[in-house]
Amino acid sequence: TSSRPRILVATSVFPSVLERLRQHFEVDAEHPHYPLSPATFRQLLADKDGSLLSGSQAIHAEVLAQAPRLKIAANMSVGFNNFDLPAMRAAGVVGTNAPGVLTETTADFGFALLLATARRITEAEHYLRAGRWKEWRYDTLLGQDVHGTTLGIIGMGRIGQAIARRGVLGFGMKLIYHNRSRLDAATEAGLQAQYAPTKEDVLRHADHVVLVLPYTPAAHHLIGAEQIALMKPTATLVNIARGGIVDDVALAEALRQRRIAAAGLDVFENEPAIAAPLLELDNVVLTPHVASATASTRLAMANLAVDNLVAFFTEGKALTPVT
Ligand code: 8YV
Repeated sequence: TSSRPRILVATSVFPSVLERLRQHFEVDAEHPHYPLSPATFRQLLADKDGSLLSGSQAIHAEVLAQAPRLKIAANMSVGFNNFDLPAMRAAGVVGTNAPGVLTETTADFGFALLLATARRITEAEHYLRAGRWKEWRYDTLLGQDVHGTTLGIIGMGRIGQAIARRGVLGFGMKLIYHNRSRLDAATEAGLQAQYAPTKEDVLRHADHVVLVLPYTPAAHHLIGAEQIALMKPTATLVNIARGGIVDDVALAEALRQRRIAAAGLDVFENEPAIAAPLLELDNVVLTPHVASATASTRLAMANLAVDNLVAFFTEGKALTPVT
């Protein structure tokens, strides 16, 4: 029995990260059955002082009631919709996220997904692999232009702004955005950004819409059949934010009817399950929540989460708390 804090590592993580944790804490890690089921997670959390999380483990009142020693939950993600903030505050448990370190990497992927969606890159590869090139016609696999078109961004935080820079500075796009708060005048001028007071304005005017807002109950099904109906028939929609912001079933139906040209999705409502109608379509690019997945960025995210745990237990104050 040691007096060092006990930490549950709730997901698989890099050896160097475990090594850092073991310098400071008693570490419960390397479970053979990652990802842990919610029941196993709760059971393992029962005698822990802190936890390192991927960002998909729910921390709510029932979980907290079974974890009386818990003082901190550190997400290795910028999103923290797995936290029930009022319940955590009531239990005196600190939650932390991992902002900043994934911004450019995630923006790279968001833009890659936009390009793949508009230019039908995965569909083109499937066509080639299926031996269909011999059917080629002059109008085979025609996509939508990206350069010089209007980029619409809903959610203009760090990642949204990084995507905006790529579009405006690299691809000569015009920019229209909606956000809870407007950018400061200098940033807006630098991106020649047009602020849209409503998300509907973005949906109506943009050629390519990218969703980069945090998931909150208010953002649930923010984009459904009614909203998609406002978009141009040639438009594309990219979601790298969170599943649940888009009504995936309504989107699949709109894509099937070609009400919009195409969509690119890295996040899903019930991931890792995918709404079945999406899998039937060729005008959607589907990726398994990998927008931040580069070796250096995931390491930086994990290390920031460890920094939070260390700062909390040694100095009494987390670095990037969200509670
Ligand atoms: C992570 C994410 O890949 O940071 C976030 O909010 O969604 C992703 O960067 C995921 O949470 C795994 O940690």
